[in-house]
Amino acid sequence: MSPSPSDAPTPALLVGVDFGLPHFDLALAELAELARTAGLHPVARLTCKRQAPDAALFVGSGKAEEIKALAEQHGAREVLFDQALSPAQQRNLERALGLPVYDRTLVILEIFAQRARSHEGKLQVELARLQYLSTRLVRRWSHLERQRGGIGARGGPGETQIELDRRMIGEAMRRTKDRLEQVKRQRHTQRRRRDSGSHFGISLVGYTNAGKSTLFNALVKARAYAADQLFATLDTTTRQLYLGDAQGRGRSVSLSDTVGFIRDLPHGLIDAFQATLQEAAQADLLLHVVDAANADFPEQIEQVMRVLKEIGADQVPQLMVFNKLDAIPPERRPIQAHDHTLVAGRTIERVFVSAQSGEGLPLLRQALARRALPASFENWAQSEH
Ligand SMILES: Nc1nc2c(ncn2[C@@H]2O[C@H](COP(=O)(O)OP(=O)(O)OP(=O)(O)O)[C@@H](O)[C@H]2O)c(=O)[nH]1
Ligand SMILES: [Mg+2]
Repeated sequence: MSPSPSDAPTPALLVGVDFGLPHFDLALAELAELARTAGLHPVARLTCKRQAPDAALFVGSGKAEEIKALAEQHGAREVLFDQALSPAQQRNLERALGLPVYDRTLVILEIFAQRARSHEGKLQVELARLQYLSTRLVRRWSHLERQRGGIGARGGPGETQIELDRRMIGEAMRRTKDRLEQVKRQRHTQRRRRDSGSHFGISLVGYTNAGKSTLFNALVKARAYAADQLFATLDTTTRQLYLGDAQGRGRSVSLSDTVGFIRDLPHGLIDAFQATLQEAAQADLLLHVVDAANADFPEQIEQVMRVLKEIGADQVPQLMVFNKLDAIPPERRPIQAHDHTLVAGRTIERVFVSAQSGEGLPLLRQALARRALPASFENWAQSEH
């Protein structure tokens, strides 16, 4: 995957294999969105059903033929799978199809690599890429392996090269981890300094493209990058947000916008982005932003809850923001703009807003103020209703 923004997007064929797992995306809509974000142009889609992945090819050999023919027919230059492929499957598929083959993990990694801006973000992506690469090394040296004269032969240039490469990657990973550790320590010191007051931190979390940055901008009148693409934001931005009443009572809290979550977020990325993601675990309140106009929002909520658990942020109090109210069809619009909803056995306060039009934002500010201001301000917040 190598298109630069000036290149025409590379035509790609999308493939999804249904193993009967819940949430199989028959339309491959999210994969298409990921592909477009990474600079590919989806020209055709193919889905099929299987009981279990084929160890060698992931799909059956007949299906592989079909994929090859379809790719030729549509002029696809890359094939993109919605599921994670093992290094061997990827290699075998590339041989069988005569085209580069990528999986979901690699597309997400690619997008993260294109987006990383800060020093820390770049280090994190680099670490995730090295981790991914370290499992796929063999493939780059397969021509040397072949020279060596068949399976079972020991030694030879191939093996030496692989070992050398492994060691280099191992060293690069250690160096990157050390540098990240350093950045993390600095950040920790900064946070401690911030924390010395009676600081209240709010973190925006949510599925990618839910509208977190748009809401962030609307609340703090900042200009964080918001765009109709996945993972528009990778770096954490923090601004002060004043929550107060007309009499001048109130307080400043900090609001952080950060990376969005997605189904099957590659594990290497979760590891590498621990520091960024853990910002959420340190918050006093999570603003969980949901794209209420997206029909898949229940699954997206579930995925966000899962990642929050994984990073140890599942016990942090949440306020749910059902965003894109303006885009919800009239028959599905909520009766109440402020209520409570049951998610994973927890009752969570919920506010409906449109970060774009501003509808519902005063209500959200009140709800935030109630959470952030000392109890003595409760009466004020309620009387505003
Ligand atoms: N109709 C409508 N669109 C919105 C609203 N809020 C955000 N959007 C659009 O949704 C898209 C994604 O918005 P972002 O704010 O970038 O979303 P994000 O959650 O920060 O996304 P990532 O940073 O990629 O995780 C953009 O095209 C926004 O214009 C809204 O209230 N209504
Ligand atoms: Mg964003």
